[in-house]
Amino acid sequence: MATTEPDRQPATPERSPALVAQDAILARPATPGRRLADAIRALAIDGVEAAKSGHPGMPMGMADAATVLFTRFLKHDAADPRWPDRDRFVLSAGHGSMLLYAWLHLSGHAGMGTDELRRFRQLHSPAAGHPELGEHPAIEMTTGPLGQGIATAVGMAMAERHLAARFGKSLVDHRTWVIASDGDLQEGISHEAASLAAHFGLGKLAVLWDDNRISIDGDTALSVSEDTLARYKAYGWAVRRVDGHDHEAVAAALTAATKSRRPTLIACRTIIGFSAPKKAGTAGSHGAPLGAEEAAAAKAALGWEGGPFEVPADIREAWETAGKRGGGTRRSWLKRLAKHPQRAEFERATAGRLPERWDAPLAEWKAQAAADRPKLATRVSSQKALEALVPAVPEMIGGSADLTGSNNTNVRGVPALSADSFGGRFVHWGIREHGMAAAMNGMALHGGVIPYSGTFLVFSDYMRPAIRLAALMRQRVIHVLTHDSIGLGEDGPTHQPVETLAALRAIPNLHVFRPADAIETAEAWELAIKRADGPSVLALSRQNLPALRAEAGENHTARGGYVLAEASAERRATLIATGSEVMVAIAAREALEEAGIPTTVVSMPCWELFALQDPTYQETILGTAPRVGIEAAIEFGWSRWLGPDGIFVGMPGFGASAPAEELYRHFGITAEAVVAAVRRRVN
Ligand SMILES: Cc1ncc(C[n+]2csc(CCOP(=O)(O)OP(=O)(O)O)c2C)c(N)n1
Ligand SMILES: [Mg+2]
Repeated sequence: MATTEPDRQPATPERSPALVAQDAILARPATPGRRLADAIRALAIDGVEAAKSGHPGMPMGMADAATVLFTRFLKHDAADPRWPDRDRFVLSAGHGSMLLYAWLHLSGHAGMGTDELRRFRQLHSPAAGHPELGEHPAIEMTTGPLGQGIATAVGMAMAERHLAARFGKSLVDHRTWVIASDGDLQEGISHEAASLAAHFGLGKLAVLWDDNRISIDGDTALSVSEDTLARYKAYGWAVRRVDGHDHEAVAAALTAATKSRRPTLIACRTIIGFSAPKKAGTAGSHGAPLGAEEAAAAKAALGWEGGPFEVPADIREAWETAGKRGGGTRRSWLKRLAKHPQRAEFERATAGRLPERWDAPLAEWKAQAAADRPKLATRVSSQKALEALVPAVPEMIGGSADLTGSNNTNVRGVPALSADSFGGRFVHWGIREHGMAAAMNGMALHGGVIPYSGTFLVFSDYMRPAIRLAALMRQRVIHVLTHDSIGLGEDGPTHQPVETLAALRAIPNLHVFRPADAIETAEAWELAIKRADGPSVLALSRQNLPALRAEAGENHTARGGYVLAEASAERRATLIATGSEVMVAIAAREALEEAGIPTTVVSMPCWELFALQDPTYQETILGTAPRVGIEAAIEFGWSRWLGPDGIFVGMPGFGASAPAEELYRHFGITAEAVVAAVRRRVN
């Protein structure tokens, strides 16, 4: 395949290699494809100029390759951007958002008119600074944190393969395309994701890498010296290099990608800020308006006429025709769906609706637990809940980052998903927490799958950026996070989370459950599965915990916090605890009651849900007596429930290596310590 190396052409002291290469490209007669790409460039320039901020360089550099993808390869229909069998397109380099908005505008998608482009980056504009899920139906995900897009796309491609195995190719047969930048490929998460993609043989995934050799600080050679294509090849990807401004070369590479059984990385050598006479090829075009003069000169260099946001009629028409390319394919698909024996199930799963009576087996388990009162670690209680849920909810796909036996996330008889057998429902993610969490987001975004997975709570820090995005994108993703405190014992402070719960509770729209026994764990699972508008985490114990609840009729966890044990007379103290420390509160209450201090125990498995209750409920639960918070974690955040006079019994800092019971004594998280604290306050 012909590849040009623009930067190897002669340059002079005044003209950089990139500018010389740019001159050569611009000297060629503009092909129809180039003119379509120029429309993206012109709109990107105009959008950024109007906003007086933004990133023109990437859209200008990648306009050619993107045009080839959008007009000749991407299976889509602007008339229905949510059509389930559409190809997924992820702009991993989210800073180049104007590329996406310009395409949506040009290809005739509703909701991205000239007015919206004029309001790029303004409040309530769908053309936000970075692409935001929900702002426009064709935006597949929120991007901006580099690396997340490509890793999320891996999960989308996995979901596609899984659903193809479940429903057949006549309903599910689409590709996942990604545009990624240098930054995307530098981020560690993309290394994990690339390794996963090859391992799972995701042949329908293709990444167009904007190989412009420029990032914010300047030349990427400042910080990178590996052979990226060799690295991807070693993962097991098909790799290609093309001149990203040569439409036919890009088309040939994309054709090859559609035939590959491996994921494909196409290095598109481009000139950032292409057409800008001074700033092209420099970091100066990355993230600031070109300025009126340079913007005008760039358009002149392209031979682009017309005012801001104006697009010549013939170009508009050609783009709109491209936007309808997939119309026929979509209509045939709809016909196939109408006749398909699994139609109802496909529609239910892709709409995110749960099967009828999905919670019946779980209710049975809860009733059994209420009767038997088993003493179980909550991670084991979680496994019991999964044994009820996984057979009843076929869209659940589990997994673990190499801690399957510790997280208890698999269910006997559920096969693993593999490159050869994508119908499996359990993913061995390997030790790739960040890649796992992002891919799970992609599965949820794809639809038709409810991903849940596991690792140790302390390692949620390795997944945090993806969890944050799940919360921002309101995706149903569930993380089982076991070994949730010093209760894990001898593995010591590296493995004992102390600040982790507070850090997770700080993420808006994330529900953090820390259940106290088997029934609360089942309740948490029920709520996490039901929750269609955001992620949940379950913080679970390694150590056995006694059964505290004797009835399972009402889901008390749904209120976030509730009275587990009421005081025998008017309350003189309220003990508020979560998870494994609720039993400490119960033991303390017994002693206090014996000592004549009527004491209430509040179990608070989910702060976020409690915060959503009406103030009267909250006041009734929290009461007016002195409050003591008990949690084997740091105090940060507890003042929210304890008020200014509250007492906290928990961790002063990091833990230590020792048997769990000894650690609880050592750090003073005991019933005796709670009793003493109450007595100091109450007597
Ligand atoms: C995780 C993360 N770190 C840092 C940034 C800030 N940032 C935005 S773009 C960018 C790098 C730009 O280089 P490149 O990815 O090559 O994009 P190009 O300039 O070529 O468009 C950085 C560091 C970010 N968006 N995400
Ligand atoms: Mg770059």
